Amino acid sequence: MPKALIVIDMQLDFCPGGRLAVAGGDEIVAGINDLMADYDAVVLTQDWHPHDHASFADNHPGATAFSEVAMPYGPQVLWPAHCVIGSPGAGFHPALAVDCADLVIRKGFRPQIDSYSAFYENDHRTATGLAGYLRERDLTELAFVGLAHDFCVAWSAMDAARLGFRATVIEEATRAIDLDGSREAARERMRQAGVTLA
Ligand code: VGL
Ligand code: ZN
Repeated sequence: MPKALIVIDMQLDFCPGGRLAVAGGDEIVAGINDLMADYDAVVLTQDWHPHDHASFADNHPGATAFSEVAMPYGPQVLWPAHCVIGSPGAGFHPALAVDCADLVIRKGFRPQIDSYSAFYENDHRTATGLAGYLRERDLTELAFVGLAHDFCVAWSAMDAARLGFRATVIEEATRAIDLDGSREAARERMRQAGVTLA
């Protein structure tokens, strides 16, 4: 079965020194590069927000980063501004082997809705187009790596499983934000969704 490596959000803002830094985020770059050769296709996702994005705490007067608000599509964590379109922090980590990617898929570019998953925005309805791409190429086995384990990696892998792909998260090639135990909670939800944790 043709298989794809889906590399989630390996961008400077999620690495130490970035605006939404994930501890150890830069430690996984070399391992991800090494994995690429084992797959028939490599897809990179890129979190890509306009400056007025609704997921940024700065755009909610009085709100603090990492608090939760109710959006029309459900609860939303408010984040420090990150991965702003065209900013250096939105760029990939310079050591990531971006030349090996078949496809780069951007997400989160609509101001009023966030998109953790590589497949759907956070309303679980608005598609990014990735599922169609993978199906047309017959890529049915998907391995997920990158940042962050408990948000974009988990949401992507769970959507993949629901869509009928075989989804595995290679946990040593991820790092978590871990807000209030979100890492363990994400692991449990992934297992229940039929995602393999490797
Ligand atoms: C992510 C929070 C906000 C992620 C993206 O890549 O996990 N987390 N935007
Ligand atoms: Zn984001």
